Amino acid sequence: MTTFDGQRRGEGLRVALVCSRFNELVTERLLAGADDGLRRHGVDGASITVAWVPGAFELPLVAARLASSAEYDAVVVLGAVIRGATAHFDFVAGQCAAGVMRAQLDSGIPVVFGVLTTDTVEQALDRAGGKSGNKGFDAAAAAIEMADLLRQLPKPAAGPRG
Ligand code: INI
Repeated sequence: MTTFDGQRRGEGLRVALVCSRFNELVTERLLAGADDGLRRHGVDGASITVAWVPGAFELPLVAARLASSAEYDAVVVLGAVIRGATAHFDFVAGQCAAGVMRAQLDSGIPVVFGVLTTDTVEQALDRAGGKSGNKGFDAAAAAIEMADLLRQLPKPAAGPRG
């Protein structure tokens, strides 16, 4: 029996964090949590790149560019989409999630979803270093585990053009 099981070993990994400025009070805390999560799992600070975007809707484009550059082993997107009283929430959150999934499937490297989707700012702050932990830290840990798993898995077969 062969078992593949990614470990939280960050040594040697290059990771890009893409962070949304919208709701920056929350996202700067997610970013701090993600940075902490990477370093605590062995990622060298010099191997961490941060890119800022205006809002969660812009996260997939930048994540896709970085993921397809061959310069990173994983990308983590960080954002906070807060429902408030507008249907805008559903479009922004849904398209962000779909775009992030597309970025990782198209690139073949992990693009981890560290975007909070909450009803209130208070709920978001709870998950950004408050009483419910820090989703940025959790996303960083998931990125490391996935990057390590992909190091173990067989490489994709060459396409028809070799
Ligand atoms: N962007 C967010 O990251 N969070 C939100 O809660 C949000 N809301 O509620 O509108 C939001 N909107 C901006 C959006 O992400 C784009 O930046 C904007 O539509 C320009 O494309």
